[in-house]
Amino acid sequence: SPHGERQGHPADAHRVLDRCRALVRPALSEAVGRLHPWIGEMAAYSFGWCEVGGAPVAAPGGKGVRQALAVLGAEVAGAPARAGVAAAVAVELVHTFSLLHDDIMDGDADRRRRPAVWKAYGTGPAVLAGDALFALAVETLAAQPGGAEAVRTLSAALGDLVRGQADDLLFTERPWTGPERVRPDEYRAVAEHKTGALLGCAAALGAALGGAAPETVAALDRVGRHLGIAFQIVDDVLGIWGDPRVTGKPVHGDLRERKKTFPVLVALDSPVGGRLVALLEAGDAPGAAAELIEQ
Ligand code: GRG
Repeated sequence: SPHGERQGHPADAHRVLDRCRALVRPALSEAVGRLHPWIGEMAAYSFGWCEVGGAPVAAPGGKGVRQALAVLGAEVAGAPARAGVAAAVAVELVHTFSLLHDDIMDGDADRRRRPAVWKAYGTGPAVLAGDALFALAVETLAAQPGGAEAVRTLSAALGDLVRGQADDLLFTERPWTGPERVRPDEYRAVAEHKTGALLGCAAALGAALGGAAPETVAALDRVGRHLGIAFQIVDDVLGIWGDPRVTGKPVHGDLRERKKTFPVLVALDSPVGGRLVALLEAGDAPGAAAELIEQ
């Protein structure tokens, strides 16, 4: 790349993320600075920028994958990186909004290795902060040349996020076996909607604001959607076999919670499916993990 980043090298992925976060940070700070101070504090807490109760926050914020995709989208279009900054700000705000609400819906107490916003500030304030970030994202994009089309693209991605989240919630009520069971292709659709839509939207918006041709914008959207599916499958695999010291996930947490993860759904359609269901129902998470390895 023009920035000396080698393609496909893991160390350079970090360099790309660092470069993009540094480029986007002033615009994101400026946008957050326009919020009600209390709401802005919750946003800053979520981004890992602020001190909490006078103590520095040890944990970092998010990786900034979506903002990087927006900046890279602009560069793919042949525009300077700064052309993608408004898209990067908008998608990072929407991503944070979805995390705030998702943590409340799931009752997840931790996010980014510290208490989730609803745990630190309360549920009502966290809902309100999420709403404010959503509105700020729309306002940011609408102020751009071509903003109406950009807002339409963002809204379509948000529709997919809600669709994915709704189907995911309904998965928990579905049986393990029989015609009502969750099939792997339904899992992939949920992952595409819940995670891929915003990743695709990030790259597509960056490219569109950078003046890319419609085919390029559509291709980048597809890349992001595939990335979302891959991200969710890797997340599931790490949830079963990853090192908890690295992942921060509890050992066999997904199996104990009987989550409909990709490895489990694929194994259910195999000869070990019946035994796996019995182990999951009995709460034998290590046994279920061993059965999956067999498979
Ligand atoms: C957005 C309209 C609207 C409604 C919200 C709550 C909800 C509907 C959807 C939830 C979608 C969700 C939280 C999907 C999971 C996305 C995901 C993979 C999060 C983790 O992303 P990372 O690893 O996080 O990029 P960091 O912390 O690095 O930013």
